[in-house]
Amino acid sequence: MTTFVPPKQDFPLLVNREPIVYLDNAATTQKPEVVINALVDYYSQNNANVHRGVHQISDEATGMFEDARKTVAKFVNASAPDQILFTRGTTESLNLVAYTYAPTVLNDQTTVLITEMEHHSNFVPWQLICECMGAKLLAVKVNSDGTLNLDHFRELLRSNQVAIVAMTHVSNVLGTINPIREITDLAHENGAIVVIDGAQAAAHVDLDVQELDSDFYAFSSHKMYGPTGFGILYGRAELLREMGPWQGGGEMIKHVSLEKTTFQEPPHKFEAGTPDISGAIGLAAAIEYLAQQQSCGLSEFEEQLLSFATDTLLKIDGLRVIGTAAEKCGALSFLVDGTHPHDVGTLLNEQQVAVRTGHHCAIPLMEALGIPGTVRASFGLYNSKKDVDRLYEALKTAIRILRK
Ligand code: C6P
Repeated sequence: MTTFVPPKQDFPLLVNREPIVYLDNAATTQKPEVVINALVDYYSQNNANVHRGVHQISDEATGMFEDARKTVAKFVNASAPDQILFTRGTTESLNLVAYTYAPTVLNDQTTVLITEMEHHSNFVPWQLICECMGAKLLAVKVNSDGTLNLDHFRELLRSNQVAIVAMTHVSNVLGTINPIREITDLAHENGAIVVIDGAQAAAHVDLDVQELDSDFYAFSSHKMYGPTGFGILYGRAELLREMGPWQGGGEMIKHVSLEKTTFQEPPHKFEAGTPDISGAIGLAAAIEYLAQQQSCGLSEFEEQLLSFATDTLLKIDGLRVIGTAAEKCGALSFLVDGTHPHDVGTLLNEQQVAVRTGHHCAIPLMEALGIPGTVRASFGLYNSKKDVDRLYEALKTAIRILRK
């Protein structure tokens, strides 16, 4: 049994808004005081543009910004910081790959493989680029327990010329942790590169892009206790070197003339314009905070909490958990007989329990499972068994009202 104690007191919003129980962490997490302070300190002490000025404050800001890149590189075990690209979030990271790398390998003979459990962010960009390049887009089926159908994956790999496999590490609806290394090995054996959407993994799973043999790995700062509007794309060094730029503008160029512009090396080739400097600094503070919690037994605690929450909710008559894979983290989706997810969510809110309801930006998954949506409770490092008990009691009250 882990001795981890959820540090709710580190999160001003949770203290200020008591007695709200916040169970919408897959949408966004709350921010610890150390992250809020890092932003305030940066703007109070070090704010200047980066990579441009000869003056001292710009030098300091540049140092902090590039140190943040090193912190992220260490967090995902990248072999060098220049494999870490700063973006606005997972969505932008995935679009960057779709619009810069994908056109070099997509044509009317090639295929992009996604899965039925993708968030729209890892679905729509591939649909758009496939339409544009005349390439095929196919989706791997999801089994009824919320695992991926690996036989279907193998069959699609065998019978198509797959150039790109784009897949989520952890489902934002089902909580399923996909076997990314096994999938990546199969994809590589078939000559495809792999793009991983790590939006729901970064706060819960130990990330090691070398161990996963990742080509591209995307995630968002705001889902791992960092600021909103900031994200990461890890890329394999050779791929980043070969790829053309993403957007054009200041800072990403070596030289500009009317005839031709030449570009910086990665990562700067992909970072046009003034970046979100405070976002990088805030994320670095969040990573350090998260690492500290992980060293106190967070992962084991989160696993136990999810399993406790599942067992507790299953005591409710007519409640069905959506997504029962053995390997899960973060999210617990469910439906209750005779109730609509939206009504359940509304009545939970009236009892100060915050969850998300609906399709969770995964309409193709809802259609594949034949459900209108789910109620989703998703957990963060500050949630405790007490929060699960509050959810359980509030849920019983909601169901009593709705079944009257
Ligand atoms: N999912 C949820 O409530 P951005 O918005 O770019 O930070 O992340 C997009 C995204 C991509 N992939 C997955 C698996 C995700 O879960 C998300 C965001 C939130 O489930 C908001 S829709």
